[in-house]
Amino acid sequence: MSERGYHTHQEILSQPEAWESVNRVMETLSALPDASTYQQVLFTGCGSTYYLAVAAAALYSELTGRLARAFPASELWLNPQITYPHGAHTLLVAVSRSGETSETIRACQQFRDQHLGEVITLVNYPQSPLASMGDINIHLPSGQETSVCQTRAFSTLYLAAAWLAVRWSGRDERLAQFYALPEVGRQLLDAYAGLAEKLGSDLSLDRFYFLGSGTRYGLACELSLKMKEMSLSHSEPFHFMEFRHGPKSMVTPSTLVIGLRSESNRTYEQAVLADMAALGGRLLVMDNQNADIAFDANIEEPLRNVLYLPLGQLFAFWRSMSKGLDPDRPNNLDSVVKLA
Ligand code: F1P
Repeated sequence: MSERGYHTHQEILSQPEAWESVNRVMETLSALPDASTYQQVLFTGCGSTYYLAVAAAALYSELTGRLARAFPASELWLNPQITYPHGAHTLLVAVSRSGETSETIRACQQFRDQHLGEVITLVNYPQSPLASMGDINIHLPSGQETSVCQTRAFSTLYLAAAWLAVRWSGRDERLAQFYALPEVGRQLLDAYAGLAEKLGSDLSLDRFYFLGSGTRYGLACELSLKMKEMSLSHSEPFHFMEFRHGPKSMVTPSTLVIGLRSESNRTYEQAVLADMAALGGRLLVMDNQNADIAFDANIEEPLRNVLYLPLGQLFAFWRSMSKGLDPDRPNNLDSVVKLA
């Protein structure tokens, strides 16, 4: 039996290499459906991969200028009157680490049975049922992982979704920037792993709020879920400006507010963080410059979002370890939810 947390730690640290593999898979991808010919584009998943869908839909809209929505797969399956109003002709992107999640499989099966459009799947396990259900199936084995909480799997699937968004934007010249991500990821992990461990070891903190807006909100949701799953801590995500509208009442000196701060709205987002510090909250700011965790990446803002993930994951990992838990085997969780 491996030592406590071994797999999660290795999976977090190996993400830059996994991203290199994703780039090699995605660069070979041939023709895609023309997303502009559909009445709507939907992204879907469950749990972590639902939050990935939220982030991917926002990125698709920002890069293409066209609407996309994200739903949990259970909503596609059980509330199609909302997700496919009047049988809207839909391009569906279904994301799953395992390719075994019942809700995602049932949603895709129902979608195909009703001939609502085409399906693209993004899956880490090529032999899984979902991995062959799409009109296009994108397999990302470098994201496979032993531990239950998604880390490397999530970032490989997200990077692949970002490739798709750029391809659908028609701006293929921007794809080259993805090749810079692995090295920047390595540098970040080298530079800030100690900070993540130090913060994770500070058990005087008892609640966590992850703030992210625009294409970063889905990632704030995912990092908040990691903190819950790995360390059994109270954690919630919010859009930056929303945090003032009530939730800030929860801020205490034992609160850490983690800002996935953007360059484009830095002034407004920093003002929210400053307000929370004035209330006694503690801050951890991630951004490209002038931050506790600074990427210093020469990559356009919407294309470098994956960089917010590794240190946020590592922080949750070290808090779990500091609490004597095993992040490889989180409380109450299985790696896949299969319904009877
Ligand atoms: C989805 C998922 C995970 C969650 C847990 C149970 O799995 O809900 O997001 O963290 O591991 O399964 P998948 O469809 O992405 O394999």
